[in-house]
Amino acid sequence: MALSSLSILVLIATIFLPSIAVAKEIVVGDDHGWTLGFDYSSWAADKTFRVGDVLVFKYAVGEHNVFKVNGTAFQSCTVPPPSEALTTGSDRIVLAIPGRKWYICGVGGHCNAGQKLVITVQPQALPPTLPPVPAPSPSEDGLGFGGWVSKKILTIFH
Ligand SMILES: *[C@@H]1O[C@H](CO)[C@@H](O)[C@H](O)[C@H]1NC(C)=O
Ligand SMILES: [Cu+2]
Repeated sequence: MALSSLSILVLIATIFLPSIAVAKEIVVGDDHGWTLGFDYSSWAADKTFRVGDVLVFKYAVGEHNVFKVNGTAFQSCTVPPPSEALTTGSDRIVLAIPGRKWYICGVGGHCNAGQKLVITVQPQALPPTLPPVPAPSPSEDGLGFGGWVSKKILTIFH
């Protein structure tokens, strides 16, 4: 029974973690928005994207659009079928899964002209308000809580 209540706790934490942690809303290109003649790789270079953050692509409707693509299509600027386009002019994409994500504009030759964005989404940071995790007793492996935490972090980043 102890195991199943732990499972429920983990499930609840998984569902609510994105709203507990400080999720950011990130406007792609900041004030420039999603447009031509902007260097999105420089823009992304000094930013951290995390699971739970929201990307917002802002542009004048009809002038641009947004396609989520894979790395291959990103490199070659292969535009997916129009049905996959985001076209609202204020497209919100919740970053739900860690890893590399690729976005291109499918209008005209915009992608080839550089209207493309690649980011790497980091796993959710542990929020400081995380409910107490049943930590092993300090005597368990002689590491104490600090040691346990760094061991845990090592585990995460391996
Ligand atoms: C990448 O996307 C293209 C176009 O959507 C598709 O044809 C191709 O199979 C995909 N490649 C991989 C490796 O998933
Ligand atoms: Cu465009």
